[in-house]
Amino acid sequence: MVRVAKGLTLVVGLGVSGRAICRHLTRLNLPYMVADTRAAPPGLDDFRAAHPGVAIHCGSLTTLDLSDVKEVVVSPGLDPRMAGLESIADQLSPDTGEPMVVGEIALFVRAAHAPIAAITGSNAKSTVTTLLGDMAAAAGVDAAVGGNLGTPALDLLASHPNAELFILELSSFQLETTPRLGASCAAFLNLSEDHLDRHGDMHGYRAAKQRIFIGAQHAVVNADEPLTWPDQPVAQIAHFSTKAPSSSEWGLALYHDTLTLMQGNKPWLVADEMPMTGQHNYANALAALAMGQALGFAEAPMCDALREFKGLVHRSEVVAYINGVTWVNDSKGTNVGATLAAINGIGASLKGRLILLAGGVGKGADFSPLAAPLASCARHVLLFGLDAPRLAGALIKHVSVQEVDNLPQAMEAAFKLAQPGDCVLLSPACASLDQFANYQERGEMFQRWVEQKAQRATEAS
Ligand code: UMA
Ligand code: ADP
Repeated sequence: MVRVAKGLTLVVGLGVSGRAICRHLTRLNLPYMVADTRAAPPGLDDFRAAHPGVAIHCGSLTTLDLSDVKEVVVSPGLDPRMAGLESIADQLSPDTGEPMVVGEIALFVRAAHAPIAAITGSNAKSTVTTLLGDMAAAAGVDAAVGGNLGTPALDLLASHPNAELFILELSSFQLETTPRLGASCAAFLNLSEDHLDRHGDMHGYRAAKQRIFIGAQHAVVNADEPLTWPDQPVAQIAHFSTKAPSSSEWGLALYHDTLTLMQGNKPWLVADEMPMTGQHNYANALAALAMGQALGFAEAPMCDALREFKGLVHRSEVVAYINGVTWVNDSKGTNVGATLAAINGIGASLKGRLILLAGGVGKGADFSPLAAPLASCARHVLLFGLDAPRLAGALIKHVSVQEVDNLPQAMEAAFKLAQPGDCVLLSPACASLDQFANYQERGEMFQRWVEQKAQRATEAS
């Protein structure tokens, strides 16, 4: 057994969050040691060189004696009840009064010097987080934006010492290990199956996300999805919907025959003024408006931000038109709900048929909700990666499907099958980690391949 010395904090995980936790503890001058369950975590040598005095344990946590540990700060990709931690997971720390095992966001809350706006949901977190950040900038608010989106929350404390507001995208993994967020405004955007391999079932997954409301002053929730509504009392609650709004809620309605983003009967913005399209993106815009209003942003700069925001890369992004076929990169479609939104979003503008490229790590999801929409609009579905057989099983009775080995094969097959007016959509409904480093690498491969084909098509014409 390796004994963790008395009074040390144990940081578990040497990924992006783990390193940010170490930087934070170093800045606070608090002693810590690090553990990572992998025998050789990526970047270990660099970490050793940068932190010469820090003890590092690699491999199973079951060989650690934690009887004297001060606190364990676990990375989001790890289950806080994993082997080695289960004996202390239910204990409270005498120092903090919080659970002995917490995550990065617990440390962030203790140190944050400005209000927090937090966004969770199965999908649209990054889009709404970025949009709210743009609205804050347009409104002249010095906001620091990060979290699951990319820049770890703890790094924002150092990079934005004068921030007036922190805008955080928070995953269910991060919320699970946050005892009390105390957000000024907390949004739960939508709920559909994801990460069931970690949370066990939808109940566990939703319960983790509901934690975003602990100590919140304002909540922003989806009127069309009651499961996003807070289980606990929150003083102010705003609802958004893609239907016509009631009273002071946010919604979409025809105003003078034009689809308009509304609050109650007040028109805010004509939907066509936004570069982002699709019902799901109007919902995202309404959620950001509701949050911005709760945070006191002025109306005009918020609408200006919506007129400017073109959407994020790898999210229903049109890469090229080749011989009348539209190629769309939705590599961030990593669960069934996201892929359904991408298919629906394309629906209105589709002249021909859809060819869907999907597959990867399904995280225990049920793929059957994809069957009906694909039956009505798809020419063919090309499946690759770990869960291609499970996807095929769910779809084969409803639409023409084919399993291939990898994404390049899927793209080649789609190129041959596509007819003018068709759309080829990469929206895998799965995580990428079986065949790629991350969803960005998967999307970039798609983008490069499509751009080369487009170039050749231009040269040939
Ligand atoms: N790992 C081990 N052993 C360890 C530590 C990590 O095997 O000791 C593995 C994990 O199981 C996981 C991988 O390493 O497969 C990365 O885990 P991590 O907790 O070290 O992740 P970070 O590098 O800190 O990145 C995390 C988020 N990743 C996860 O939650 C899995 C990043 O979100 C986030 O951008 C980053 O913190 C900064 O906040 C990515 C993500 O996929 C985009 N998030 C999931 C999602 O959006 O669906 C939740
Ligand atoms: P997250 O950070 O929650 O993964 P993103 O903004 O990165 O969310 O979008 C992820 C995927 O979710 C995209 O592929 C997009 O097609 C889909 N999506 C975007 N907005 C919505 C929405 N309101 N409902 C369902 N899916 C959505």
